[in-house]
Amino acid sequence: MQYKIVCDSSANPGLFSPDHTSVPLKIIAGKKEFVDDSQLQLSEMLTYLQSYKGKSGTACPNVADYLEAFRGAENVFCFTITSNLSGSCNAAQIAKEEYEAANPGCKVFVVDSLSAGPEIRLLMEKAQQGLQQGAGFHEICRKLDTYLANTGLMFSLESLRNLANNGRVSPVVAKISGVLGIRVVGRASNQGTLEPMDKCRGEQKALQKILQRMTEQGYCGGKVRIDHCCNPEAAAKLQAMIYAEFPNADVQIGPCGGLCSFYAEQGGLLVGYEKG
Ligand code: X90
Repeated sequence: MQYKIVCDSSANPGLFSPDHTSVPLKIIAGKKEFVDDSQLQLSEMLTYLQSYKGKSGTACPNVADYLEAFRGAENVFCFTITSNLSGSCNAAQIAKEEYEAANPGCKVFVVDSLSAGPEIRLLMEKAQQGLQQGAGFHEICRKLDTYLANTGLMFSLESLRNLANNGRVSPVVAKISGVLGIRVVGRASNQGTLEPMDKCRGEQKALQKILQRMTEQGYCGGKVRIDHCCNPEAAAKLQAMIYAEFPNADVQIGPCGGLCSFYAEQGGLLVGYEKG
């Protein structure tokens, strides 16, 4: 294969149909380790975590994992979770240097998504589209840079406990959640960090807020990818609300994988969208 689309498992690539290689992160709870690949039994992991009272965390892929994923490709588009919250992008960058040095003529483009989940899949779709249109490597890289500036990620979270326990949001931010029925709606900031924007009471309000904030950011009927953690009902409601306002939108729903489920927690929604 000449071209490869590689992502880390934070992209929730489970339902992404075009050819891709996903490099798994790991979820670690005491002695138990869950590898976030297609073999992961998600409900088993969530049940285990619910009853597990010790410390739990995650680990990003290492350089060798990325080298293995690149193997055999002449040109690679590699998409990672935000470098501000994970070492995944750094590992991919080092793997790129090594791969290009060991395979003269081969090229790897690492995209720091500054985001997670469904926004990464929008980028992967863009790369795939470029390949289908026969665009060259550098042209697709340019298109991806432009596209990244024109996509966004919103989230709605019922709990920020795992994010706070692992130092991915400040304890102050975590305090606003954790109250029963309150959801924190926010976005991925330009720096690739969690930016809480609204405290919403009840799911309906949270969904309205997501759509309102998306529209403020420039959403006007393009692609939306909604990933949910055990909450297909909310995802379907949001999809219907978007279609009601933008009948020609392209809205697809998918489940979170292991990594995003761990951090977004039960009920959480991640929404990737196009800004223009
Ligand atoms: O390297 C590792 O161990 C992975 C650490 C990942 C930490 C953050 C995961 C976030 C998952 C939560 C809501 C939306 C996040 C917005 C990103 C800027 C999803």
